[in-house]
Amino acid sequence: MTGRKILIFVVLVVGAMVAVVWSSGLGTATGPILISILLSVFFVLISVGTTTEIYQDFIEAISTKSSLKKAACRFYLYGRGGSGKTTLIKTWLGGEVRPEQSTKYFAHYISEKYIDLETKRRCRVIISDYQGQSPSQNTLNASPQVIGQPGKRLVNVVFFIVDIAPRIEKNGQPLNSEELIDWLAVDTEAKVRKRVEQQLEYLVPAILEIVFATIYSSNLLGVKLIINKMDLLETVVAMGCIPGVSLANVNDYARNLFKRVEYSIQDAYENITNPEHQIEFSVELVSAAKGTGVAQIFNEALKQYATVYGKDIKS
Ligand SMILES: Nc1nc2c(ncn2[C@@H]2O[C@H](COP(=O)(O)OP(=O)(O)O)[C@@H](O)[C@H]2O)c(=O)[nH]1
Ligand SMILES: [Mg+2]
Repeated sequence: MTGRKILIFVVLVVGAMVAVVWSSGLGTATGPILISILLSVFFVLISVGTTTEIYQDFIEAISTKSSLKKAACRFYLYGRGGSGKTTLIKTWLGGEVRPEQSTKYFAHYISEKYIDLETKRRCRVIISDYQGQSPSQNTLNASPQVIGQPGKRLVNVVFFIVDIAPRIEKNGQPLNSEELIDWLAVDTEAKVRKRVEQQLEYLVPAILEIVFATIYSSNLLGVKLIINKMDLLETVVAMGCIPGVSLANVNDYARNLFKRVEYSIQDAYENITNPEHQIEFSVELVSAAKGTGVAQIFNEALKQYATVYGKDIKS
């Protein structure tokens, strides 16, 4: 919005100056007429600009392009549709940060976050997201402005997001959490296992090899496997829906479900990384919808980024 107002102001001032200079060189009779015509044209342009999205889109396109060139901690998210990528991003950034669409399916968010509240140091962040189900939307067709050009990739952190319950729809609408719990409370173990199988299919070694071949560079600092929707799992476990699993061991249960993926991810980046390049790996349990654990995973990655690229960060 500010950019748009500045553009309108600059166009108006420059236009008026050009009109005055030009008309003063053309003699006294034509001068005032030309000024009136030119000012009328500018007023029309301004009215169009203020009542339509034309200038705004233009300004946003320019500012997004230049923002993407600046140093930032770049997060790359990979996960099956419905696993909670968008919810995770929105929970951390807050609802007011809107996504920018780079391609039909590939989007990114730009924001600025505190690295630590004590020093109030801030860091720019860019987070990628994609809307489809297809891994190629996030690899072959990922925007080079977001993830960096081939050979000069800029991704610092990769989040692989999995979940323990699918998105279920009734009459075209997703079930709310209560309805989802009612659905999950019956035959829970089989439903969880089915969802885990779907996640394992999406994160097979062959695909992981492509993911890392796409985004890997020496800029990569951290990789996290994020197990989402722990609120749902904890609720059904508290209801006694999974024999042998209680709130005391639900975290181990969740981690064990995804052990295979955990090892496949580690194998995939170890195969591409040279031995001196240390990448921090962790498995995290979160609830993107409730916000549990969300700030922690992003902040941890930001701190790591700040340690390496501290000189690029504002105070
Ligand atoms: N209960 C619960 N629902 C979640 C959680 N995260 C996401 N969802 C829901 O799962 C569905 C898919 O989430 P979304 O963020 O759109 O997934 P995406 O396709 O990976 O971007 C939505 O209906 C979310 O409200 C969570 O932590 N707990
Ligand atoms: Mg999404």
